Amino acid sequence: MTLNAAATFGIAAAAFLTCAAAVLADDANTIVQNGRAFHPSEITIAAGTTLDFSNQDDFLHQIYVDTEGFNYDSAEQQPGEVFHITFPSAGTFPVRCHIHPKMLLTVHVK
Ligand SMILES: [Cu+2]
Repeated sequence: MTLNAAATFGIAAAAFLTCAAAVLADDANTIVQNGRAFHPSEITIAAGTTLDFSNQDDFLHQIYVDTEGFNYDSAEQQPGEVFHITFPSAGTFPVRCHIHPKMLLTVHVK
C-alpha cells in the first residue's frame, strides 16, 4: 500500500465512523409508532432537542401537542414517514394522536 492509498483509506474510515456516530445519536431521539403506541412512551430531553417520529405501522397517524407552553399539529403521517418535532423550552408535554386517542408519549424537557 502506498502512502497515498493509506491516507485515502484513513479518510474513508473516518467518514464511516462519523456516519455511524450520527446514526446512533439519531436513534436516541427516535420515537417509533408501532402497534398504536409510542415507543418509548416516556422520554427526557434537553430544550432544543428534535425528536424523530417514525410511523412503523401500516396505517396513518396524526400527532399533536396541545399545551399552554407548546403546540404542534402534524399532517396525516403515512406509513414509513418520519416527522420531526423540536421542543424549544422546558416543561412536560404530552404527545398524542388524533386518530388513536389511547396513544400517549410524555416528553420531559429540561
Ligand atoms: Cu395514531
